[in-house]
Amino acid sequence: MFNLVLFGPPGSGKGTQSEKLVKKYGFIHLSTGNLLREEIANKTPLGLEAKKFMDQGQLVPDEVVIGMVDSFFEKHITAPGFLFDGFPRTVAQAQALDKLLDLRKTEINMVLALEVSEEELVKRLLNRGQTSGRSDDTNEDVIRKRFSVYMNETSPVADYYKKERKFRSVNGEGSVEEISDALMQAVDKAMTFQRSSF
Ligand code: B4P
Repeated sequence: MFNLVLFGPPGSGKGTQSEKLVKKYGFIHLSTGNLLREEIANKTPLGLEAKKFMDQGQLVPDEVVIGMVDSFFEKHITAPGFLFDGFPRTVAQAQALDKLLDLRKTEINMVLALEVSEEELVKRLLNRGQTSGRSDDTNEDVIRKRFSVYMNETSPVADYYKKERKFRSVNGEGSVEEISDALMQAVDKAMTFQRSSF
C-alpha cells in the first residue's frame, strides 16, 4: 500500500493534479474539499455547518473533518492506497491521520508540495470563480483570508512531515503536464525505493 499526500496552498493545483495521479496509479482519491462540497450540495447538517466556515475562507473544525475522513476509510477498506488532497490541513489533522492509518497497519509514504506564488494563486482562483460557482473563489478578500489561514494553520503541517523525512517540494508553476511529469517522477522513485526496502 502506498499513501500520498498532495500538499499546497489554495489553488496550487491539488485537485487538478490529483485527477492525473489517480488515473495513473489507481489511488483512492480523498479530497476533503470535495467531500465537504458534496455535503453542502446534499444540504446535510454537516454541510450546512461547514458552509459557514468555507464561505469565510476559514477551515472547517478538525473534529468534523476527521470524522468525515474516518467514515470515508470505512467505505474503502480494501483500497490499494490513498491520495490525500487538501488533507491534512492542521497538525491535529496530521496526527489524527497517523492514528487512523496506524489502526489499518499502514502509514503516509510521501508528501508532495506544490509551490506557487501568491499572485499566480489569486489569478487562478478568481478565474475559477467565474465558472465554478464556488462562493469561496469569487471574492478576493476571502481568497486572501484563505492564504493567511494557510500560512498560520496549514504550513506547520509541512514541518510535521519534514521531521519524518517524507516531504518533497515540486514547482507548481508551468503547464499542467510539466507539473504532473515532475510529480510522477517523484512518486515512481519513492515507490521503487519502497519496493526495494522489503
Ligand atoms: P479545497 O477544495 O481543498 O480547494 P483549494 O485548496 O481551493 O484548491 P486546489 O489546490 O485543489 O486547486 P485546483 O487544483 O482546483 O478546499 C476548499 C475549502 O474547503 C477550504 O478553504 C476549507 O474551508 C475547506 N476544507 C477543505 N479541506 C479541509 C480540511 N482538511 N480541514 C478544514 N477545512 C477544509 O486549482 C485551482 C485552479 O487553478 C483551477 O481553476 C485550475 O484549473 C487552475 N490550475 C491548476 N493547475 C494550473 C496550472 N498549472 N496553470 C494554470 N492554472 C492551473
